[in-house]
Amino acid sequence: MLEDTIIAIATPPGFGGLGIVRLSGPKAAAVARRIFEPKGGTGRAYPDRRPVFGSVRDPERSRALDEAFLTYFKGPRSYTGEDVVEISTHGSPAVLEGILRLGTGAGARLARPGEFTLRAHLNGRLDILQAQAVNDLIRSVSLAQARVSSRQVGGSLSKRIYHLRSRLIVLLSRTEAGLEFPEDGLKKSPAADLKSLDRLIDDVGRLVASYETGRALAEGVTLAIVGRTNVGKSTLFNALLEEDRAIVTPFPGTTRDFLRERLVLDGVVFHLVDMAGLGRPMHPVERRGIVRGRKIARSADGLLIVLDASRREAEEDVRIVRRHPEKKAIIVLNKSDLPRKLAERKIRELAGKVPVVEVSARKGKNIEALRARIGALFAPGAGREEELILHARQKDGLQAILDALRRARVLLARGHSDEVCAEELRTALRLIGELTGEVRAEEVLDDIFGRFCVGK
Ligand SMILES: Nc1nc2c(ncn2[C@@H]2O[C@H](COP(=O)(O)OP(=O)(O)O)[C@@H](O)[C@H]2O)c(=O)[nH]1
Ligand SMILES: [Mg+2]
Repeated sequence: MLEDTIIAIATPPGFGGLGIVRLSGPKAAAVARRIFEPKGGTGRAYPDRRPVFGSVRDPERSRALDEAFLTYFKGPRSYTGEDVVEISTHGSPAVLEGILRLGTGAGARLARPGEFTLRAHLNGRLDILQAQAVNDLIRSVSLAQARVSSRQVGGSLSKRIYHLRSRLIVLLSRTEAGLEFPEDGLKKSPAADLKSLDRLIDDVGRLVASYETGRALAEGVTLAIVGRTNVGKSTLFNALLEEDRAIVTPFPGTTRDFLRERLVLDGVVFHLVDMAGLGRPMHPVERRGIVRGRKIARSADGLLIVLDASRREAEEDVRIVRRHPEKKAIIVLNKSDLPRKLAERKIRELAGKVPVVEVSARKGKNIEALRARIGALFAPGAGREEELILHARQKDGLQAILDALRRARVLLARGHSDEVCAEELRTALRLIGELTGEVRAEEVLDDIFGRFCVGK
């Protein structure tokens, strides 16, 4: 499979200032030579990593398509580890398609999605974690995620995992030594082993836990604004967005459908949803809105529960506070510019651990503090330079490793034989191999690279 030479347009479809066609494989330079003519004659070998000016030509008709810069990256010091050629022209789809046709005519084959990066992986340039991070970087929704992914392309996550692995290997070899020479002086001290196992468990546990923030970074967080009608949900929605997006009136039941807008806090994308008040509807359209709103609230990652502090709490308020005990939420006491009527203590008691923030959405009072609370609750550590797990597959893999380590710890603490303990450690080691791609699983490769664009 790696014997053939692949070709693809590397820039996005459509018209652009520049467009790039990329070739990779043993015949990359040979194909390029047939379709590209350097200014001032052919013949010389391409210099490594230095652009050469010339034109793309149809070898049959010796007609120039466009002027171009060609850059040759000699393998293995290239993205894929093979000989790579990049041809940079004007970003015209017609020209780029024309170059593709010439390239395939000259012996290259059209690349599949992600095939360049797949080759980089198969040639040992990138492990699976790094390859995945390449796609994450390309598709990153915020600068914060791009930074995390860029570090992971550079191998930050891989290094963490390799470090875990080498510590695991030391532990395993000590356990296995106990197996082979039980009567020897090599008999290790279980206390020391327990301690290093605990540290491993801690480290893997931290990575697993980071997925919460990682997922928030990669996918965004859907936050539903819930509360009775007229408590100021739409006003709060507008205040958080800093624009008059939702219609606000003194009349209950103004918002009947839901509105969804993007809000970026600390580089994390939040999808803020404003909706009809969850109360007794006055109009059939409002009733439909409430049904929809309930659905959105159920599927949201988190809730902003808005209460009107200038009124006595109604039963509906209490019900709303109680409704989603499993969800992360912030209780917003709105209209704090007006005299207080709400029994705040009662609400705080009901709230338990759910944070309560007082604001005035209309006056913009304390909105900054609310933003900070939202960021801290739903994407903790997003701004810090910490390693984050961005994918469910990686998180599940790490969780399985964590489970195996914990089983090993139980066995060790109970004084079980080295044999059963070593078995769990070996399981953890194999799972690490699957995570980094050393243990190759075709369906994992298909799944990861199938999500890439063509040309990467
Ligand atoms: N005094 C005061 N009035 C507010 C505040 N927030 C909203 N309101 C008013 O309460 C009414 C209902 O607001 P709205 O945002 O439409 O409530 P919703 O039905 O929950 O979306 C409007 O007249 C708002 O101007 C606030 O913080 N202070
Ligand atoms: Mg509203």
